[in-house]
Amino acid sequence: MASAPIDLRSDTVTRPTPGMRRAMAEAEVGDDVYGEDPTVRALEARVAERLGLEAALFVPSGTQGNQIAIGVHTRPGEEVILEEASHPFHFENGAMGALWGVQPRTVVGQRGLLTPAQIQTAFRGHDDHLPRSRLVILENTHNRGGGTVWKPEVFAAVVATARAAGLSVHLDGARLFNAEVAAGVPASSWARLTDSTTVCFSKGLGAPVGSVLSGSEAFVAEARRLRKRLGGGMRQAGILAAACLYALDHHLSRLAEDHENARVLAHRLAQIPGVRLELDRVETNMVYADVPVEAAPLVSRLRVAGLLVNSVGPRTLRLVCHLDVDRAGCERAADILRASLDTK
Ligand code: TLP
Repeated sequence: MASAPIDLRSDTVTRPTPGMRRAMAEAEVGDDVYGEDPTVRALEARVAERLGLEAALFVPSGTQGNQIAIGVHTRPGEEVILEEASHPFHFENGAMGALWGVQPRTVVGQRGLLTPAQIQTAFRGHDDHLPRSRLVILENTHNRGGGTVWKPEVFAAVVATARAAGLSVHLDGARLFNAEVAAGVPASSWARLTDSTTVCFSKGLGAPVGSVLSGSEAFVAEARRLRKRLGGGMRQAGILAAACLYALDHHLSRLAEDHENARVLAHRLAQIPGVRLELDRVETNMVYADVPVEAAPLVSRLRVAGLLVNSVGPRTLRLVCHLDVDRAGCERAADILRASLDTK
């Protein structure tokens, strides 16, 4: 029998472990639209506390968490300042325009990270001709930036600049716990400075579904209304929240392994003739590598050879390490890529 392919397309492909499935099966549940699911409530309380924010709301996905936040913070015609490769701009299907009638003002960051001066420059000021700047969105870790981690002091300076201009700040923290583990500081170091933060459990933490959007009590009350509007009110969602609680207890600290595996993988890839990557860019669980051939047909050849990866540019691949692929799997992935390039 052929062995299962090594799937490094994303950390979203992780499947619930037997222990997580047991926790899900045993979860105490109720109707969460009535606010009666004790497991969802426990998760929301725990995440809010961890992030240093007042309250939280369980939502089906990171995309919905980000979009609800935009919906709460803005009014139609207003402008959102965010990095041009950020998920809410690049990967959310035009949602902020489609759902809330706001327009993005993009800024090009350094590996996805912005400076206070860039926020200041993007801010429109007060002129009746211009859209009103309302919200800044930051991303930590920054996915397309390479899984980059914000230095807490730079993040604080950017937030301070936004606040001085009267702007709200939302953090897309889909992988904020990767940042926590990589930087060795609590997730609250970033999140408590924001007006709202989304964290995801269905990425490296290994839950099948689920994100949590946190903010003030007033923010979360409004977010709950918009979640319902978007069809995100779930009923016995404690089954899912139990997986997220399990992930906090059992999968968070092991993210360090994924980061180490990504470094090992990157070192191996860097030794393949024609493959180019900057090793110091591998800060968490992602490896972006330039290849000497067209990426799309290479991805197809790799699939046949037993390695799944995504192409993210004409000659760029993204490989993401996670709990379903161990060190040996990552090493084998590099060997498969080397062999596929040899036979091009
Ligand atoms: N990212 C996915 C794809 O959508 C690109 C991936 O494979 O990396 N914020 C960030 C920073 C993300 O990376 C993602 C997912 C999301 C939000 C959206 O989360 P979901 O998929 O739960 O809507």
